[in-house]
Amino acid sequence: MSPEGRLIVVSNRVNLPSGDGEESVGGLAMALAAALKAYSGLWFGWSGRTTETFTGELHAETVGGVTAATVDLEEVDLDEYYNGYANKTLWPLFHYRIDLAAFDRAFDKGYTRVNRRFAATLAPLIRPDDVIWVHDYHLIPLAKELRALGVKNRVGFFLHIPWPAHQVMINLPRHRQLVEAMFDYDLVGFQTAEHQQAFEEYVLNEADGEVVRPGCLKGFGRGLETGAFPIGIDAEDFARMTHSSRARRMRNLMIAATVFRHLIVGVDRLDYSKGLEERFLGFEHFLAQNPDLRREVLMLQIAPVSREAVEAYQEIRGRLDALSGRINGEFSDVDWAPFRYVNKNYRRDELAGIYGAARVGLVTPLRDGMNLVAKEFVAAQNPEDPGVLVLSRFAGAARQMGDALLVNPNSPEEVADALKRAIHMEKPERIRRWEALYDGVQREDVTAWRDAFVAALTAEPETARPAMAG
Ligand code: GDG
Repeated sequence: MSPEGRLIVVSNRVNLPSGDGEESVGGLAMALAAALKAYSGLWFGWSGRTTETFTGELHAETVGGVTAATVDLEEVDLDEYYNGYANKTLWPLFHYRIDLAAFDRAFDKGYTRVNRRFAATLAPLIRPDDVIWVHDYHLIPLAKELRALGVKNRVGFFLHIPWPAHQVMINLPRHRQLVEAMFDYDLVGFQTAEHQQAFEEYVLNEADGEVVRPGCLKGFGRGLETGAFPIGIDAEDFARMTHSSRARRMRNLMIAATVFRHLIVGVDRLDYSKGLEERFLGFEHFLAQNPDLRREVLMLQIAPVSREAVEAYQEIRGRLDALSGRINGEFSDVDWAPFRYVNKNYRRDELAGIYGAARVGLVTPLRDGMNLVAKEFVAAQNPEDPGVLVLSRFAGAARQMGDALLVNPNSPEEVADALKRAIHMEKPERIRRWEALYDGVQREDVTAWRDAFVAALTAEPETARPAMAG
């Protein structure tokens, strides 16, 4: 990047860090806030508010050297672009839930309209030396719209969620149009090599494509650089938070609440991709199969509600309420209940304290681009007596976190067996596994992710770009 150039980050939502531990829930916001800390850059996106008629008027705010510039959208944009194409079409499809994906041309039109509006509002702010980094499935066609307005800067795209297998992707009406728009970027990054390969496979099959060399693809008669850039957490900041007084208070509270019992903890946005129903069934199976361990555990699931305007999210909430009631109804005693299911949102420092008190981190999404909770759990452990991470093999994080107990989240037996193994695991093995995991979480943190992506995006186009492991 030239010394005059700025990094412009574009994402649907913009969440400047408040610095007081009360940041919003969601992996992308967490990661970008951490990544932007080192750049006096610009963060552009939707304000989270609606207006009667779109004006493109910018709201600007600067916190800690980062300027946020946001625009309001119309109610219909929210319905068709955000709740519609992004969260009812692309999110379920990319997470292999074709059964939940809604295909509606009005959504498609709303998605194009909002991307065009974002491009028209952003373009006048761009200076010649700026580098633009666009995030996630809400904004796939943004580069195409920027190019149409004459923007020549380097523009990169990072997909936070999985890229699905070719046979899944082709269920999307007009999928070629969406993928062709990705060729207006200079670099497209994925969480893992597996997602990158799935993208390549699509291009080879549907766009007369060719892998020119690793990370360099031809398709639709054009060229594109791709790479795998596994996202990480701000490990240093998380470790610092773990030692804060609030975290310590929460940790002590949890230890007191679980006297003589092992705490099993799950923390997820309430989303069907996170495998919560299957996890609850796995815990139920564990209780049924291990009467001797029943009184030795307490499972705590924190699941703040998200995307409440989408029916599939309302439905899963109802099913989880019923399931958690059934488990406690079946296994509780007058003085004891095995399960706590909480829809409340906690501060990050409080979460750090809760993770730190847990013997097991149960992270079992059915599909996940990466999963930051797995990394946060590891970062919050006491090195002398660490807990065990049980992790779905279908989370992108499983590629880097082979020292966790990897499970198939669809199998209640596998989840139950892993819980039993984690509860019985001796300290030397827990320490050995944790050390290997923590080393990776520290090394492949959010700064390494940002630096690798920005370096690849700003490298001379002809030079081979190094791909990170993933
Ligand atoms: C997307 C991709 C990818 C959760 N509950 C509370 C809370 N959280 C925080 C967690 C974590 C974040 O939200 C969730 O991150 P994930 O990575 O687990 O999941 P998504 O939101 O689906 O994120 C994912 C990520 O983008 C980054 O690329 O890893 O695969 O789906 O940081 O701690 N935070 C607070 N209170 C809560 O109750 N404060």
